Amino acid sequence: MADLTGPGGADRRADWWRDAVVYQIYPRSFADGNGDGTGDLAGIRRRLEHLAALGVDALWCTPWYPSPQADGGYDVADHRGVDPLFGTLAQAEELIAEALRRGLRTLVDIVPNHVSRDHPWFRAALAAPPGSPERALFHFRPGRGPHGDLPPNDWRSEFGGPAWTRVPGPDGAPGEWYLHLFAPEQPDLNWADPRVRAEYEAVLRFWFDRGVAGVRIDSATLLTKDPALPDVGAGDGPVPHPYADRDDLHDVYRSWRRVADSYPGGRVLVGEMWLPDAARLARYLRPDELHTAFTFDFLQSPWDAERLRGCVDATLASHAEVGAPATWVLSNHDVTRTVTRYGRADTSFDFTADRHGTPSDLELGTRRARAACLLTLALPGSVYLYQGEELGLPEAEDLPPDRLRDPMRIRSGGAHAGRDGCRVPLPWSGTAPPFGFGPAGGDEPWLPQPPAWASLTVEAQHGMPDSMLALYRTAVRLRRTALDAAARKPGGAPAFGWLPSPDGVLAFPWGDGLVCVVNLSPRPAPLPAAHTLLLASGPVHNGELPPDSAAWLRPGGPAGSAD
Ligand code: TEU
Repeated sequence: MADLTGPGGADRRADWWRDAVVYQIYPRSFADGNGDGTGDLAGIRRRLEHLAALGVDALWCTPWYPSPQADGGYDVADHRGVDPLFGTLAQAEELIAEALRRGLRTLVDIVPNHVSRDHPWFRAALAAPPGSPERALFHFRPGRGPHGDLPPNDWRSEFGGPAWTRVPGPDGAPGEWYLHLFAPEQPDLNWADPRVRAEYEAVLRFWFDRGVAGVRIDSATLLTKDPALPDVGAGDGPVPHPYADRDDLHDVYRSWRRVADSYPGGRVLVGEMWLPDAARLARYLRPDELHTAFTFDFLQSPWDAERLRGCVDATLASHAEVGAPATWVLSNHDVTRTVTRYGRADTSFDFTADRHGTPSDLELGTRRARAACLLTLALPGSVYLYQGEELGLPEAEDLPPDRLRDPMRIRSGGAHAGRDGCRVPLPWSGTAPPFGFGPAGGDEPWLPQPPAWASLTVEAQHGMPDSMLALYRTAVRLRRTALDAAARKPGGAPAFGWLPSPDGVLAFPWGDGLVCVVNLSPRPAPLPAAHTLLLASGPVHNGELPPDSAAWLRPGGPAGSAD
């Protein structure tokens, strides 16, 4: 087992996760080691230097398991392996160990709500008759209507269409239906069955045994279902909801926490939980449940001081009740890239409102994304960065339709643009696609990269002090230094609280006595006097912070002195 606590290993603190910066890797699009146009583990390993130079504490890889790839690997056929597309299990073990030698912990993605249609359990269920123990691992039901040709209830798939698909019975005639809250290739597991619980605890152990420092739990609020499978009806559905955020789910995570706590070095459970109610979310973060959960309200909030202030307040208050740190995130592989979102007239994110193709002022969006970087990295708690965010990549909105893969798009019949635009392979070097994504002479990347990304490659931004990459590298390092210095002080970091500021301006103390100021107003904001400017997202003149900018200051010395 990899040693997470010994000499030469990563940071020794068992509570490292409380203020970690975690970098999200979407393996298919990070770096291609073998030249087949798809990113892989060899590519990640080769590019670990990028993460070390960024100064992050850990990396999280989205699913690398064997999978038919109907949903970018979130259709898992075997949770204990690696898809040949990405490499081998031995390579995963080597990657985890190599990352650790560089001080980086690794998190893997666990997908408990559903498996692939190719999972041996589901294949066995299809081959077995209705009422069999094999089918009891899933949700099989007869259809409604005289011929059973209507779905068992009104649940809708997250990707559009009914959440049910009918399969042939043993005689070949149409038989039972099975539940899939996502694509038909992703049948939902029945979490009321003890075999499912035992299997996932074994999967957790499998990866913890390989030195993994934590797991990101996919679709973490959806696992348990009302056994009666009642209709959801109109609106938000009945309370309690038949499948979202049900009370019996807490017991599942309590048993996962016992597994995590049985390992040394602080193994962490991170929930992907889209819950609008901060108090409901915090219930999952009680001391014997998950360690952290993403604050998606932050990622969905428009670029608006009062909305962001409200989000921070609600998050910190609800988390304080259970003693859990907040988890801030601006983007991931499911949502519009920040630079594009912040450049639009409506800067919020909403799955149900597809804003793909609406005009975006990318210069404005980039300015705001830079400011948001300093805001996010100064807030108390941990931060997740999504690959390419540190390069300021925009959403790729003009991908050729025949190259798109996302089931969200395909199943909506094109009504929803889908999520491919934030999953385009990273640009590393050179002046034209494939921008060093794979070895010279390799296959074209699985999605084409916009030629305009020539100025956004890692190589082009390296050593450019005004680049997005330079801002992220400096900010992540300064943050680490500031938090470590705060931890050494007798009282620790100052309590969070807003400092007096003009309308549209957010200001708060953080770290070892630093101050973060973010100007979301349309006017320049005067920086507090008698401060030294440590870092700013844009030019500061005469002690004034321009609109859509942020700054980190240290008390003492005149503001703007590092101008
Ligand atoms: O996403 C789960 C999820 O609930 C949302 O992204 C969802 O699509 C949204 O709320 C729509 O209403 C996770 C993964 O991050 C995503 O990539 C997968 O497609 C999905 O689970 C299925 O595994």
